[in-house]
Amino acid sequence: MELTSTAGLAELSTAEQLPALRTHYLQAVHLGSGRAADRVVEAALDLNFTANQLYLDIFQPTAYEIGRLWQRNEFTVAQEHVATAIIEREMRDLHGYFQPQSACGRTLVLGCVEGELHRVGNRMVADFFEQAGWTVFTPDTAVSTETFVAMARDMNADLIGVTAQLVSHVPLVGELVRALERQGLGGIPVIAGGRPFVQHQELHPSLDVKFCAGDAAEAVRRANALFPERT
Ligand code: B12
Repeated sequence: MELTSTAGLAELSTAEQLPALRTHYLQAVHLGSGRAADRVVEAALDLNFTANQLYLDIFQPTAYEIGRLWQRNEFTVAQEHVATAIIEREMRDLHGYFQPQSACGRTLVLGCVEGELHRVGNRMVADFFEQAGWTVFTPDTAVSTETFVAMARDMNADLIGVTAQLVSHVPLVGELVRALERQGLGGIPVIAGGRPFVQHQELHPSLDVKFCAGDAAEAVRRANALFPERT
């Protein structure tokens, strides 16, 4: 499979570039070729797409497409595992692009609920908050309610972020909110992400979760709006 050259992409209109990049990226990860996927990332950067756009306009829709194709048996479990590993490795490679300009003096404690293995979106949220100047503490994985509470207390969290992608994991978000209240930390707002929250907008208020967001950029915008500027 031939990958469109950067020169070829440059000849497309801006509106055509993104779908072309996405198509080539999906093909690359479907083949399990990290090198081909890297060439798409390099081409996008050459075309002045930002790392933020790579995350939200290429990696995230590609992951969703993989989920759709996986359900239709057009992506095997093994192909999905390799594709996700490529996305995660490229996110580590792009981490330098998420350097903050300046610190905003706020701290986010972030993680996935216990048993939750979907961590790619959680990591994206971490990178976007860091770029916006937040101090982010995250184990990059699932944590027990007890550990979440300890992290919130020990790291002086201004905000707590939690991912639950499976419907069966949603009650754990409510459990976290109640555990924080029991420990006198109920004043710290909790925000959540994951498919169930996006699909059922009535869910987060019922759990005393401040807001949910469908992507990392929206999460940062809404979090910044919760806090008045510190001077
Ligand atoms: C990759 C993947 C996996 C990988 C995850 C590996 C990893 N390292 O993360 C593995 C193989 C482990 C996996 C396992 C399973 N998976 Co899976 N998986 C996916 C897939 C294809 C992509 C997920 C992804 O990477 N998305 C990309 C990221 C960037 O998007 P995101 O997670 O939505 O994150 C964004 C927003 O949600 C938001 N956000 C996320 N977190 C937070 C937190 C806060 C605080 C805020 C504000 C916002 C926010 O911002 C993020 C960035 O912009 C999805 C398909 C899909 N449509 O999501 C299925 C999917 C999520 N999986 C699904 C299922 C069913 C499973 C399994 C049960 C399968 C099985 N039978 O074993 C297991 C459960 C594992 C577990 N215990 O958690 C279903 C879930 C259905 C549901 N909601 O109930 C999906 C939707 C697939 C499908 N179409 O059916 N999976």
